[in-house]
Amino acid sequence: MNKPNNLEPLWMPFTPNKTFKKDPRIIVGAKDMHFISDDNREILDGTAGLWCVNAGHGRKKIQEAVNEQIENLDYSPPFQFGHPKQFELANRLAEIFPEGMNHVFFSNSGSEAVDSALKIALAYQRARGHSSKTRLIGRERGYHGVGFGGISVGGMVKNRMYFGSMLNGVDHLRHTHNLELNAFSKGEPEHGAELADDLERLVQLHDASTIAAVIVEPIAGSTGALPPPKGYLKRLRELCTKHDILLIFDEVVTAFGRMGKATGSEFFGVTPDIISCAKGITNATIPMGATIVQDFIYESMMENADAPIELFHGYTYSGHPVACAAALATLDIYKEEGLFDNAAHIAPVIEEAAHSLKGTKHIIDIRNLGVIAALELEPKKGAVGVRGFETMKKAWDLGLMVRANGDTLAFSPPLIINDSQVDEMFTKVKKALEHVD
Ligand code: PXG
Repeated sequence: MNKPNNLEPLWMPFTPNKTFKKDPRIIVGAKDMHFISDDNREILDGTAGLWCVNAGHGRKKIQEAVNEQIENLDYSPPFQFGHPKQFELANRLAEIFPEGMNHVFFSNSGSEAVDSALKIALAYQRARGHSSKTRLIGRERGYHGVGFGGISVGGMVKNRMYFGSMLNGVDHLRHTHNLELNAFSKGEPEHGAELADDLERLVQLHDASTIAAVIVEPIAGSTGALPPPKGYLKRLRELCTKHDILLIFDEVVTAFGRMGKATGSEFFGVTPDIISCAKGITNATIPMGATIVQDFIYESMMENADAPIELFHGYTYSGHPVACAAALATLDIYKEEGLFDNAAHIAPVIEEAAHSLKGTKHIIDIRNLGVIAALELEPKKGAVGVRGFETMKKAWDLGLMVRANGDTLAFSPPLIINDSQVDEMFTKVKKALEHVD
């Protein structure tokens, strides 16, 4: 029985429930680059699920590791007890994350990885005697998950406006999206590095002695895939260092190969103090998040924080043995199959194919970086997001999954995608666009 007979009891996340339940899109299987729909169609996965199935679907090695782990040790408590795989995984992550980032805190999602990063930043400042450093700085159009910390530093209006006053003491840099100057840029846009100087203005306003950390996505994902202007991240790093402010990169989307390297930090050549990640860490098979910090943060906490528990924070499922087993198998696949290199190889193919759609009906911008591309559509008058949504639905009918973030269509396929599948992805979306008003 593939079709559920009553859709009503489920309250779906980030979904127009009433509309969906009238015309549902049900997925019943997945293998490699494809989903299978309940009417038995193969749907090309242009989004790696939600930016997360980086090694493609249905990977045997991960299944086997998960099965074996459940058989041997299904769960062990993470507070005051350890199991071998979480230490092994922390070591493996330290190997592939930037130099000096050798300490890993586990959680279960990107939202938790972000909130853990923010809490670590605050606890660190306090532990080293800078307890007035409590402000957190995010960026307009940033997405950092849905916890109260994440929505407070995040900069997407609808993720914030319904939920009260959130954390106080938060401020935002301006976003970097500028269609007038940068439309149809290939890769990193030319204009906008100076927007990093907003941090200088916020330091003038609040004083650096009140600011704990700045958090940005190296490339803003959910807000419609916004690559950083050339030089922007480097400038932000320099300003954070100058003012003794921690820099957090939210790499929930960019870590694990999406930029053709293990991390966005490596790709951009800019090392933050803290990285949050999730999604691709387990190829999305088992929920997991991780927050990786520079050695000086961990060491300072070990030396200066209140004893005996240096960080009063953790989750029942931190470093869950089954998630660790899935993550270790996933990292093996990335390495054995050279998937990060594969991503670097396919990135220019995606760039070329995406930009070949210039001139197609409705498109007002095309952008790309790594294994990410986006088509921004002109919004319908008085109906923002409708055109994006209609195109997503039409693409589904044509056998393609694409993500609509408002009127931006985002592509973030698994890193195993080949040249002809890239071609298929953009041919199908072009066709979908031709059918949409
Ligand atoms: N940070 C970033 C940068 C993300 O992209 C999260 C945090 C939160 O992760 P969890 O695992 O708590 O969902 C994300 C999640 C989209 C979309 O439309 C992207 C995400 C989530 C939902 C939709 O692109 N990314």
